[in-house]
This record gives sequence, C-alpha cells and structure tokens, in this order.
Amino acid sequence: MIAITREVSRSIVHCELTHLERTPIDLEQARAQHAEYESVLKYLGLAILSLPEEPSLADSVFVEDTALVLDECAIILRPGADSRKPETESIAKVLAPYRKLFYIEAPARVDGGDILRVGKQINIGLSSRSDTNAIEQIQDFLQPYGYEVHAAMASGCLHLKSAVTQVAEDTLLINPAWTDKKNFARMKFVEIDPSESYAANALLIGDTILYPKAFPKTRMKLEDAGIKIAVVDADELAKAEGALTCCSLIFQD
Ligand code: CIR
Repeated sequence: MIAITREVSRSIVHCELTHLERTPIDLEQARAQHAEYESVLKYLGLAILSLPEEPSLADSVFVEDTALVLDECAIILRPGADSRKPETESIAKVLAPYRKLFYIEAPARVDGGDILRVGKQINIGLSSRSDTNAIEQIQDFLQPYGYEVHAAMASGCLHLKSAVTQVAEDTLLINPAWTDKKNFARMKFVEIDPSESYAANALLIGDTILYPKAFPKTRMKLEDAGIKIAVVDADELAKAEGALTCCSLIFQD
C-alpha cells in the first residue's frame, strides 16, 4: 500500500477556515506532527510517497481533498474552495502511472473529505464544499465498476468525514449531531463522546486506526469496542480544520 502525503506549506497560516476562528499555527510544530503521522503510517507497513511543499498553496498538506483513489481507477476532484483548486494538478501527475484517471468537470465541486467509501458504497456529503453535480459525475464514472454512489447529509461540520469515518470492517465512528445513521445501512456504530465534537475522524489502516490524542473520552469508547488504536498528536493541523484522513491518499500499488 502507498500513502501519498505532502509537506505542510509555509503558508498554512493563510488556510481556509469555515467553522473555526483563526488562531496562530506553529509551522515547525505542524511539520513535526505531520512527520510523526508519516512514521506511524510507515510503521503500519505503508510506503510513503512524500511530495514536496507547495509554498503558495496554504492547504495543500490536506491531499485527501484532491482525489478519490479506488482499486480500479482514480477521480481527480475539483475542491470547493477556489484557493484549493490548483492543488489537483500535481496530484494528477503523481497518480497517472498508477490508475486510469477521471476528472470532475466544472462547475461541479467536491472535496475528498466529503467522500466516505465503505466497500463498494460511496457516500458523498452535501456540505458547503460539494454539490449534486459532482455526485452525478462520480456516479457515471463508477457505475461500470459496480460502486453504489449516494448523497449523505452532513451539517454543522466542514466535511462528511468530520462527522463519520470507518473504524472496522463493519463499524463506523459517528457524531450523530452532524450526520444521520440512516445514511449508512447495515453498519454498527460507535458514537463520539458528546463533549468531543471533532472526534469522529479516524484513519483506518488494516485493523488499526490512527486516532488523535485530543479525544480521550471517545478513545475509551473505541477501546471498549475492541478497536486497535495508534495515537498521534494532530493538534497543530486541527487549527487549520484538518484531521487525520485529510493528510493522505492511500491505495494499493
Ligand atoms: C480547508 O478548509 O479546506 C482546510 N483548511 C482543511 C481541509 C481539511 N480536509 C479534510 O478534512 N479532508
């Protein structure tokens, strides 16, 4: 398995913010935490394809928003924020040797953070960054490969994956205030602790999740559910509204 990552941009202080107030971000600390994230991925057996910094693209560390990579193909997305649209060009070049590429055409918009794949089910959040035009294009691209593509409600948060992520083959971690369990038939759920609103974003690799240090109460619930956890400190990029799934694109080489 390969994980594409990208060094934190020196312009991260100018990142897009939707639900958070701007607070100072320590670049060195953000880079150190990002390096720790890459080491944990490496420890879990992934090969890291680490891309150089994009000095003028503030949010470019959040590579997840630029593409959807599946076993059969990859879709180059069209991020909802204008400042982020140029991020896709270099990612398309990196993915081209590995996958047949499809491209979301303007004016459709979709961020990878809104796309939750569970097996052959692709759930896409209708957030402020993603629209139904993009969902229709993704449906057309993926129908020949047997994927079912559905819209899912997400409100009060930046992306669908701020509200729900997969933590085991049959289990989702969910913040029910931001999305509805009814979107996800046949799955079991672990609910976040209500005092930890941002706790629903975990990154599943094999049978282990990477999980932020910042949410100990929800972590206890995950441990009680028998989930294996590798804890990482992700506080600095959380100030840019980034979580753990956002910082990589993971696929089978
Ligand atoms: C943005 O607003 O686009 C960035 N500051 C954060 C993006 C986080 N990405 C993600 O959750 N997939």
